[in-house]
Amino acid sequence: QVRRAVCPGSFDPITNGHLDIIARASSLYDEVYVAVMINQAKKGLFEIEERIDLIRRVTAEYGNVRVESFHGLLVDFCKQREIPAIVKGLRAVSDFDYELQMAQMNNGLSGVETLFIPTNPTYSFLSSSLVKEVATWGGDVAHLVPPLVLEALTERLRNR
Ligand code: COD
Repeated sequence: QVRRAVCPGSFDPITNGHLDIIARASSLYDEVYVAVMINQAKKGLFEIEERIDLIRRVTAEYGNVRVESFHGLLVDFCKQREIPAIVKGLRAVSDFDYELQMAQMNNGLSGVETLFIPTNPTYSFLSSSLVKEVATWGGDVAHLVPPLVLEALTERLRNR
């Protein structure tokens, strides 16, 4: 029996915080799916294909990580691929309310379990939206995202 898990998110763009959770999940499971969930109401800075490309490149060193996008419910992504577990990072109590709601909703919908990994404290304040905001105004985010992502971010913001 292959043990599978999914790390879902928007990944607009992937940060060192995401990457830390994906790496830790990859050491716990045989196969880890990274699911870029498509939210049409939220126009991102990066297109879905760009996010996938960045995630693939920065996770290439982990042989058991697969990256896909999905339009729909996370539980359906899980059902279609026989994934019994969702792995999420928990940054602070502020994440907890919403994450608990989603975990309980997803479990009620399909029986899928959610496992939380405590965020590396180095990244507990880190989110894609703060990275974008700081970078937009010229702040240094080099320690918060992989070098490839920093390059893409700088390029994208310069052309705005
Ligand atoms: N450290 C550790 N982990 C982190 C960090 C960090 N600094 N930052 C983010 N993470 C982890 C968290 O676990 C977070 O949940 C995940 O990475 C993704 O983060 P984001 O910001 O890219 O993504 P979100 O929060 O926008 O993702 C929300 C989902 C897309 C997972 C959610 O909306 C969803 O499942 N949508 C699909 C539709 C659906 O099924 N809806 C019903 C839900 S009950």
